[in-house]
Amino acid sequence: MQIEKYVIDEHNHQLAKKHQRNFEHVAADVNNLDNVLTKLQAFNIAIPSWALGTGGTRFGRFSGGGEPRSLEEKIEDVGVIHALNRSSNSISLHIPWDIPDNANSIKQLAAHLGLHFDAVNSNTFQDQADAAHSYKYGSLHHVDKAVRAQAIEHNIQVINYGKELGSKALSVWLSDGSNFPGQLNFREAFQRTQKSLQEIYNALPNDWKIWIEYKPFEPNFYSTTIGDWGQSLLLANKLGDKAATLVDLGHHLPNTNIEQIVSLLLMEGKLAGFHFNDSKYGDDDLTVGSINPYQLFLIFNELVEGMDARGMEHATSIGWMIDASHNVKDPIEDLLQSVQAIKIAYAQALLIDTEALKAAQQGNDVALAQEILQQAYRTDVRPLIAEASLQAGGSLDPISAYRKIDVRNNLIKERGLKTVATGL
Ligand code: PSV
Ligand code: MN
Ligand code: MN
Repeated sequence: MQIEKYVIDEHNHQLAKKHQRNFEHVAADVNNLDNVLTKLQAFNIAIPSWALGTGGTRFGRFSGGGEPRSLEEKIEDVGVIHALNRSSNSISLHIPWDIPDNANSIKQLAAHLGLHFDAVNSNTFQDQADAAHSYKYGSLHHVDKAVRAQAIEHNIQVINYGKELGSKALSVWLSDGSNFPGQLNFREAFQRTQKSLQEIYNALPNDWKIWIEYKPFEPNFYSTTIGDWGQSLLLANKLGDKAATLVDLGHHLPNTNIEQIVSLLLMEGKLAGFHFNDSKYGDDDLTVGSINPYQLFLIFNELVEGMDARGMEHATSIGWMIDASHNVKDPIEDLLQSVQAIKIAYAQALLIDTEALKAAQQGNDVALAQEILQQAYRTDVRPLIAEASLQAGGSLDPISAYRKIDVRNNLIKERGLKTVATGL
């Protein structure tokens, strides 16, 4: 299924008057309007291949209809998202959930839809049917060299798939850890992980990066070998310039000050990028901005401030990706909502009066500093995002267009009502 531009234009036409009124209202107070619109148009967030089907939990999975049955259909779904919002021009593959054996035709299909391939993700947290060794007790940190070798080999294979697709980064998340005190020697587990990562690092092409994701718990509940940003940063520093720390918003214990972590990783030149999602308890993988949009805004405040201080291009200097999936929403609608939430936080951060904030900080005017941030946060920036999307050929209101065009029912007709997406 592909959405024709004229269909989006027709829908935009119906919303045009209201949009114009709302846009003029916000735009009147924005000093750097052109800059904000240009930055919003340049900004894209990658879609993970595993988010296009209904996620499910270990207690059950309730399939939606018309889910993609193959990698090609997942790419088509990302094409739908990108056609509507003009902000999702890449897809991130998890291997072996998706195996791009036919790289050329996959690449062609993606290019036809205006898409390219973001980071490739390896998977050594599940046993594969034909694998000689089990990851029951870990992968890159495993006590057995043969298991480590198998996991290293898998990562190198993922790099090779990525090379064929034009990816430029390998994203590594390890479930390695322990469930009980005494199970593991922490220092040795860390050192083995470092050695294994070094071998993978050595196989990276010159223009590639390795992104090291951390997570405090789950599936292990006593220790995780790369459990927090300190452990990830330690590894990234030991490995070298191509290695950096990936921040998945759901991978923090409750109330962690994620924005402060982001600020310092940026300062060190070691912020690889993001897996965006939201959570109330743990790694909930909920829709971005659905629980704590203020935190998301504060993260973008640090990003914009920190990137500007270092002269970094917002859109391209780090990796932007969603990592969310769950049981109860249409995955495409969910992803449209996530991208929208990220763009809202970004646009609000672009509106912060940075000079006034700096002055308030220097003068210890705490109340004014808070006012300045909240002034930006409380601005309804949705018309700015709609305008940026319109100018880029997208929809003024992607979700309502998606419903109006009746995409899901068309997908059900094409793919069937009972479909199970490959992946999670
Ligand atoms: C682990 O919880 C994680 O966040 C990693 O990024 C995985 O690759 C992804 O989820 C898979 O769902
Ligand atoms: Mn993640
Ligand atoms: Mn996660």
